[in-house]
Parts: sequence; C-alpha cells; structure tokens
Amino acid sequence: MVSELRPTENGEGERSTVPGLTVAAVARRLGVAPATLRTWDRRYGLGPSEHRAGAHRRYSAVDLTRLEHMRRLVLAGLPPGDAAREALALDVDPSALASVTDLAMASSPAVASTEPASDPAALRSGGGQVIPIPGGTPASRGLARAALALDGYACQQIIRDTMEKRGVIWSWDHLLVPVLTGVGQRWETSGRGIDVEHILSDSVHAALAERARELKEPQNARLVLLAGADEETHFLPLWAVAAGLAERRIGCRMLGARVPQETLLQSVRRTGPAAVFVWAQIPGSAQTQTLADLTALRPAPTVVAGGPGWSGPTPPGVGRTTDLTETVTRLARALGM
Ligand code: B12
Repeated sequence: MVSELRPTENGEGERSTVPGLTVAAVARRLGVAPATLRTWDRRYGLGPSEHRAGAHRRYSAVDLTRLEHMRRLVLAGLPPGDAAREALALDVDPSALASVTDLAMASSPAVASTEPASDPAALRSGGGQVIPIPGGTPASRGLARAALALDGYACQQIIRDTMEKRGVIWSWDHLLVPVLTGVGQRWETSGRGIDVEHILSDSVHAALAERARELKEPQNARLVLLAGADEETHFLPLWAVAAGLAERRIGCRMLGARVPQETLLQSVRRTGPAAVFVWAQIPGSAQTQTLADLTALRPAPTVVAGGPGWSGPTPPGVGRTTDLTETVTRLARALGM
C-alpha cells in the first residue's frame, strides 16, 4: 500500500498507511466544524466513502469534491437539504481529481473553523471567528464566509447572483461595502487577513469588471473617464462606478488606480470627455490641485471627486459625491442621460 500524508490537528502532515482524508483534515479544508461534517453525513448521506476494516473511515477526493460543492451551494443560500441532493447528484470524474495524497499535502487549512454548531446553517451564520458585519444580510454573511475560506470562486458566484437579482447599486451598498469594511476592520484590529482581503478584492474586481464589460452598445455619445488619484492604489469603487454606469447603458474609459496628475490632465486634453471621476481612498493620496486643474481645461469636463481620501475644501466647480448612486447620477447627468 502506498503511504499517504495524513494532516494532523496542527496542520502538519504525519505518515500514515491509511489512504484518504480524516474528518479534521476535510473540516479544515472546507472551513467548517468537524461536527458539521458529521451532521452532513448523518442527515444527508454525504460522508466518507473509504471503508477499511479496523480503521476510521476516510474521505476520498470524490467525497471532497461533493462536499466542496455542498458548501458552495449553502453559502449561496440554498437550503442544506437541497444543496446535499445536488452534491450527491454531482457527476464527478475521479480520474480528473488530484489524489488524496496531493490533497493532504497541499498547504492546508482554508480557515481555522470555529463554528460551534453541528447545524450546517452555521456556514451562513458568520458566527465564530469572523468578519464583523453589523446588520449583515444572508448574502453578505455568505460572502464573508466564502472570503474567510479563501474561496474566490464562491465569492464571485455570490456577487454575480446578487447583482443579477438586485442590480449593481444595491449589491455594492448592501453586499460589498459591508463586507469590505468588515475585512478592513478585521485587518486594522488584528493585523490578520491580508489573504482574505486579496481574495475578496480580486473577486469583487472580477465580478464588477465582468458586469461593466457586458455593455456592448453604450448609448452615450461623449466619454466618461474614471481614475484613481495620484498615489491611490485602492480601485474597487472605480469598478463599482463603471458597472453602475453600464447598468444605465453608459460606457466609460477606466484609467485605473494611481494615475499621475499630469497623465490625467493629458488624457482629458486628448479625449475631451464630458465627465471625469477621480477616486481617493487614503488621506494624502490625492491633491485637490488636480481637481482645480481639470476644471480649468477647455472645454471643461464635469469633474466629480469621491472617497474619504479627499481632504480640505473642494475647489469651485468640482462635484463631491459620497456614495455610488449619487456618483452615477451626476456622471449620467453630465451626459444628459
Ligand atoms: C480592499 C482593500 C485594500 C486592497 C485594495 C484592492 C484594490 N484593488 O482596490 C489592498 C490589499 C491592496 C489594500 C492596500 C492597502 N490598504 Co486597504 N483596504 C481595503 C478595504 C478592505 C476595502 C477598500 C474598498 O474598496 N472599500 C470600499 C469603500 C467604498 O469603502 P469606504 O471608502 O469605507 O466607504 C465609505 C465612503 O467612501 C462611502 N462610499 C461607499 N461606496 C462608495 C462609492 C462611491 C463612488 C463613493 C463616491 C463613495 C462611497 O460610503 C462609505 C461609508 O462612509 C478597506 C476597508 C474600507 N473600509 O474600505 C481597506 C483600507 C481602505 N485600507 C487601508 C490601508 C491602511 C491600506 C494600506 C495602506 C495598508 C498597508 N499598510 O499596506 C494599503 C495601501 C498601500 C498603498 N501603497 O496604497 C485602510 C485605510 C485607513 C485610512 N487611514 O484611511 C482601510 C480603511 C482599512 C482599515 N480599516 O484600516 N487595501
């Protein structure tokens, strides 16, 4: 028999002659409590399929695939019973999966689960170790959970589904901003979770950019430019604006993060947009002089500044917005739309 690596409680591997993954190893990979796995086994028959006389039962790679599917569906809001039925019906090709040895050796835990309950609904509860989301919705708690589990695929699914059902603006205000803020707070208070923050940011970016790019026939005759301030590396709100505009059939040019003042001025001179939106997240990343210089160009575009990074009085003629709705509305108005 080929020897396999069996992850121990502390996440390190130890040699074992028993193939398959232990309950503890699978629980760590999925970011759920071992008790939750046992419940899924008992209630829905989603248990380990490897039987060995005299040994504890082990999960195979196929079992793990079904369980990952189950977890994603529950995070996306499906009742556990329905999710289990779909997971059991999943057509899994064992030859296409990594061996359990590879799985056991893969640098392990997605998240140290602290879910106390054996109830699968604990997956959506946001309980235990967590991202604080005051007044969170099931979707925002699901997104936070998926981010904690470092599951970018599930994050994107939740964001896409919510945008599909509720639109960009609602999804940004009630799903994305609360979770982004919670992740930021967690980092600020504990110094932990840069990995979670990166997975979440990447998923938010991907889903918003996808939405913005779905617009194939923009209705605006003149341009809108979106840019990050000189030293600003945060750019997710720019993509929220792009996706929000796309929903109103308005196309835009995305210059992205950290656009040097002189470059922005040149771009505006070259393209003559009807409106320019400049985002600044971090205090000190932006110079209000840039905004004044933009309004001095002829023909003058509508200049809108947003984000907590702008300090001091806003130069005359510059619009200051404090949320996504207001920003999209002002930019649309500049186009007469
Ligand atoms: C994702 C993220 C990152 C990602 C950026 C990914 C990307 N591509 O954009 C990464 C990991 C790269 C990152 C890096 C850093 N980050 Co950061 N980051 C965040 C996080 C979690 C979300 C940012 C975001 O998109 N927020 C969404 C916005 C909209 O939220 P908000 O601005 O708070 O929203 C308010 C308003 O702006 C308004 N609003 C909401 N939506 C909209 C939309 C529009 C259009 C408008 C106009 C207004 C508006 O309503 C809200 C309530 O008032 C925030 C947490 C947070 N609270 O935002 C930290 C945060 C912004 N980051 C922070 C810091 C400190 C950093 C770093 C400096 C950390 C470091 N030491 O390396 C670096 C920056 C490095 C650099 N050189 O610039 C701090 C900033 C603190 C401060 N003084 O302002 C925050 C607040 C985290 C925290 N709680 O401490 N970050």
